[in-house]
Amino acid sequence: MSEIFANIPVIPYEGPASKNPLAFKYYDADRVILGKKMSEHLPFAMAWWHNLGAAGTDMFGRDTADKSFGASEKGTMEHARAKVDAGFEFMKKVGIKYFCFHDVDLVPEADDIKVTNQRLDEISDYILEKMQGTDIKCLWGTANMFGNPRFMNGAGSSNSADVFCFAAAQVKKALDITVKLGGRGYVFWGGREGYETLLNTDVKFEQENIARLMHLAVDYGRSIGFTGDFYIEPKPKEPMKHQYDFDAATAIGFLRQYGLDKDFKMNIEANHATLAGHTFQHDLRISTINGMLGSIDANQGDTLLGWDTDEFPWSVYEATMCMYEVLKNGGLTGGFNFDSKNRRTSNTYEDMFHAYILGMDTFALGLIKAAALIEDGRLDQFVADRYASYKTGIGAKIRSGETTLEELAAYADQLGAPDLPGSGRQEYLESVVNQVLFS
Ligand code: XUL
Ligand code: CO
Repeated sequence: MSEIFANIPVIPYEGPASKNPLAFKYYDADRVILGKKMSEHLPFAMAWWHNLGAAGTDMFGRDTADKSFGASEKGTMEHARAKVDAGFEFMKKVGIKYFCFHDVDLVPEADDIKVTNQRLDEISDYILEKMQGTDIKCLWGTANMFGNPRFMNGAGSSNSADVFCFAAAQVKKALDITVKLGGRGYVFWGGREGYETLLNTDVKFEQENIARLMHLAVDYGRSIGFTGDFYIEPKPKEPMKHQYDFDAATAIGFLRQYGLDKDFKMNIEANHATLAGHTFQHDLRISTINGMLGSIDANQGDTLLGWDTDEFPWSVYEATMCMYEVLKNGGLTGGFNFDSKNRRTSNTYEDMFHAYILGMDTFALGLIKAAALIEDGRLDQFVADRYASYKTGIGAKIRSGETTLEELAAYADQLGAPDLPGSGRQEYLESVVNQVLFS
């Protein structure tokens, strides 16, 4: 079979001094950081939908990129197979070991779900064939339960029981394909699980039904041998005005309320966290402290725009603070999925490679710098010292639960007025981060 990206070589690591646009400057797969290879710290994944599907169409204009990959007509099984060929050539050339997919990224959706499912069987056989002799696997799969008009009122949250059944059918098949392709996880991103107005919405009823669909998915997944994690991917808005999985804290509360917290973890997407008014690091921290960080959708938003721009991550600050959380978490059971797309004006095959080189180098730098911050130790030491008043005396009694409100009130009485609690030293700590980043 002829090469699709014929003028693009396997991307080498050339180091920070290189000016070769088709080389990594920081991502050196075999370099060991804190006792583990970079490639193990950073299980990167290609998002099928953006990399092989998104061709630049926006609200105001048509495709600018050619993603037919040599197929004579888009939206055909010939095109689906061409995408597989392109995807595998791409992953091998950038050195990525995982991919993520929605069911309808893999094949064109037919009117009859039975036909779509036959197509999924056929394409997953072809993907399996392509996987042979490589170490490329699925990171996670998911069902697109938001594109088809039948999901206009949601999937699990739909007012229509028939639509709920269609959602169930898609989840079942997407789980089958995920397991077949060796997937480490299965994602529920809210899609249209949310609402536009409370005037027509029974929120409690809808949330109970979403939980029901998730329980059914867990039961089925376990019955076919899926041992990985299920993930919720929080997002506060878009497409719905109110998305139920607003952020990590909301999603974790939901999972606990409905008894799903043993099977589910979070898939945190940077641009979704910032849409929720948080930093990326905030939603990661909320997940890690609850033992719920599973996987990451690596991208970034634009502070000037209020929507999900899905840009390739290039902020080394964000990537560093992300990797700081990931290292403290002892890594991920999932990976780093580039849920990112080229800008509409970056419309050549070469741009696809530049984008992944940028994303992978940004996270490699983030890893190097996060490890340096941890080894430097000043941040950790400062935080430990900041809470030192709880190590002994009354503070230790509060922590161990060996006190009463009366005892604390009596203690406060003899203090008169307490000292101020000590400077937070934010500017000093920010300068420590800069020093570690730029030295
Ligand atoms: C949408 C989004 C999705 C999920 C998978 O904002 O991030 O692509 O990652 O459904
Ligand atoms: Co995502």
